[in-house]
Amino acid sequence: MTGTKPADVDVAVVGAGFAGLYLIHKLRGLGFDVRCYDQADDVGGTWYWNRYPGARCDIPTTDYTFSFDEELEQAWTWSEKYATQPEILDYLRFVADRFDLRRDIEFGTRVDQAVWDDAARVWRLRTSAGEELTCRFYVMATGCLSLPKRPDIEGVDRFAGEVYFTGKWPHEPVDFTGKRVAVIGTGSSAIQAIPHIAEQAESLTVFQRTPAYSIPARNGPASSERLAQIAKDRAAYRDAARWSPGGIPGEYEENYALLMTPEQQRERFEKRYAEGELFAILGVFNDQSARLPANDIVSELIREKIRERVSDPKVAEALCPKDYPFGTKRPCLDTNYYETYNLPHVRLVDVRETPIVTVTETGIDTSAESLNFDAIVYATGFDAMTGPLVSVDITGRDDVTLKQKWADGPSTYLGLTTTGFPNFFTITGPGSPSVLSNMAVSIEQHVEWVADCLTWLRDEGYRTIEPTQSAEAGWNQHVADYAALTLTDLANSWYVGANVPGKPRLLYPYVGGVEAYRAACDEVTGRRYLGFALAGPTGSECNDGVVRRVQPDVAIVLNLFEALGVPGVETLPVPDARAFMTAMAATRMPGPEVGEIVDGELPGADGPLPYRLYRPATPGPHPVIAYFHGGGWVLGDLDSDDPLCRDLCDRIGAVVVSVNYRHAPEARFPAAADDAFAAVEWIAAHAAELGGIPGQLVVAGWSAGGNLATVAAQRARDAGGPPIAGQLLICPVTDSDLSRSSYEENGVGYILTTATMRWFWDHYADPADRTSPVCAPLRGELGGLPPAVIMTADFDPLRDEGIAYAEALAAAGVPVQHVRARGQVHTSVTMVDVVLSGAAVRAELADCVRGWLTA
Ligand code: NA7
Repeated sequence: MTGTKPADVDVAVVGAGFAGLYLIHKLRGLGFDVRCYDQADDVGGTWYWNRYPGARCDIPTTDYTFSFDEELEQAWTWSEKYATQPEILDYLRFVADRFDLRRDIEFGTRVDQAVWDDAARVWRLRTSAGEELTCRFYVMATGCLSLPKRPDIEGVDRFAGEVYFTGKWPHEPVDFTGKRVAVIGTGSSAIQAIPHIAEQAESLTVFQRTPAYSIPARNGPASSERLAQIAKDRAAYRDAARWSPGGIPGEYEENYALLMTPEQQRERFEKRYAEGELFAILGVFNDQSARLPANDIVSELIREKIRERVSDPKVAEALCPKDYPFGTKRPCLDTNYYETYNLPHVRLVDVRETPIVTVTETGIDTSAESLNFDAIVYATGFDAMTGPLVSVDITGRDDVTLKQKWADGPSTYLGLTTTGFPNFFTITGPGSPSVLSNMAVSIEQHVEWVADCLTWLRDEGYRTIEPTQSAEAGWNQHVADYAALTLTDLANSWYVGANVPGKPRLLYPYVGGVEAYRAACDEVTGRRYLGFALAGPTGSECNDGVVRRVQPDVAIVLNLFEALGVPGVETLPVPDARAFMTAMAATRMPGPEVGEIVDGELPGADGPLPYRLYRPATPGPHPVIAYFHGGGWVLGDLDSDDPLCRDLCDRIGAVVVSVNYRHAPEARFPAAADDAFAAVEWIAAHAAELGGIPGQLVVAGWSAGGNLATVAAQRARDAGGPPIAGQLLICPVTDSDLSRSSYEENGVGYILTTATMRWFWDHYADPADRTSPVCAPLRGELGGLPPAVIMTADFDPLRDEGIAYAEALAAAGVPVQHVRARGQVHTSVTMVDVVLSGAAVRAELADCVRGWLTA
């Protein structure tokens, strides 16, 4: 780029911490000239500022380290499992010296303003030193926790004694000997500082608003096991970190608390607790981050440990977090934190009981007392993730500032870029794993992604890169979809911006993990920068699109199916396919409890048929749903759709009668359809005996069962009864035409395949019968049918015939609600406790059905 550049430098970087240092080194090596700015007087970023007593890393330092250079790794040895702030700062200084990075850094200098000049296609920067400079690319490497939050406490400026902020600790030694010290806050910083301050202070009073979940760090020498792994094959170890959920290689096995006995739960917990590592305790059970009952188990076990560590039961209780799930606020690792409260000169003030009224000239007044101090330490946290970005005046195209654009919350593509701000990158920005991961790994990935991108642009002759609106909206949606699977909204944490008054509430980091995130980034680059508009003097290019459209939990299931090599059922003989389905059903979670489940028999068209009745726990009588399971008329039984039937019973408050009709190939068309109609007639006639409300009968089914349900409704209309209040059709088969685009788009890779559908049809009906409305209800007369709710899934071969049926019913004057399940597959809503995102869809379906029944 040098020689052709229209700007003073190719790249300007803000921040000389881990990210800025590696950016300088990496980009320099690729022939870009770089200028870096930092307000601090030296390198270090977060480790320059956070020099409070006890400050240390809480990711094992063997992993919280640069991995891009093997020689660098060999040249540095960490002294402990969790290195202290001075040691980490020394390391970053060592890195800066080793690669001669300081010559490109302006210390003590802040970038006050950055404005995109669209005509010149450069960023124009103004610094606190009065310097003006242009750059082609502008990178904010400012860290996620670098803007301390001003404490929202009355009177903070009045105190005449010593005042300290953990996030801006003085460089000179601070001595608390003989002093009465107050610490406000009990987050990670306070938890690290408190035991050290208590060692010196004459008295220490800790003001706690929300207790943290903390476990012993068990600091000491670095894990010998980990060191041995690194020594054995460093490259493999680092690669495993890059492709792990959190950025540290480790044990990520399947362990569902809700499937374990209490003894197994405790054993597993103790093992993980003993490791003294964040990812270990965050991953005791697979279901703890998504399911409250599983989380409750871990939370209670941690509270038990806290109670063991604190002598005074009242103080212990106050230190036990009880109103938010474990992991929804940043958990802490400590050394003697809880034990510090056993010291006679240390006191805890619970500001929820006795709020701070004001800071005074001499101390702090609470609602209960006036306390005098010599020093106040604010450990009150940061305006995280977005604060450091929007606090700089960054103006993109059309005079829009980043602060304005993000007024309702950050909007990014991959947490790296944002529309309206060409050639602008954020390292570990909102919408990337960042603070939920090992930062060192995430920083390296972002730096390398940016470096690759700049190199590619140079090679392709492009001058600008900017994400498209749709790519960015798609990414934001994906980030939000992932967040919705977690319990993070149940805590007022900085993860969701709740610690800063007025900050938009959403989960700022990407919770999908380092591995999934890296795969998405790689896919974007592999598809010629999917979702980016690229332009240069000789042309432009835009491969618009959304990189992740499948719901995150569905994607996990699909990956699992692929990893397990689950065979297509059409490759198996029918008995084996059935046995396989039964085996799969046996391993899943059961679905919600209902009032009662009774098995029985009802008369079908040609002999008795088994049914299973689900009764709500609420007093009856209830409306009745005649339900038909899926399985392509070949597979499925009363067990196959059991969790879904429980869920419908529970949500709708209806008796669900699931009927096991005759199956093909033993009983081909129209046996199943005849059985379904016979069952509907019988259920209608016996509604009262079944505990139902006569006349409030809904037909329902999933997949082939949806086909049978609507065929039964068509027959009932033609036969003059029984009356049907509505049809709940979940991904129904409505036609025998397998040439619709959804068969093309979704025919492979989304569980139900085109090949399987063909196999089902071949078993069920002769080609000559397939145009009959009893086979293909879309081809029938649709006027006069009961209201319908039709759910279609985006990634289902049957999607388009479901949509066509909804449209045809509407055209025939039938009231129809079409529920489009975004990012879902054919099986999603039946996987009740597996695909959690299906719950919102089932809730929508249930609302609609309840609407008919109460109308
Ligand atoms: P945190 O984790 O945000 O902790 C800040 C603490 O300060 C937290 O306990 C807050 O209580 C408390 N706080 C904030 N404002 C007040 C007022 N007005 N009154 C009483 N208490 C208050 O910041 P840290 O620096 O400890 O840690 C930041 C991250 O750095 C950490 O997560 C690691 O990733 C490294 P609240 O919970 O808001 O009730």
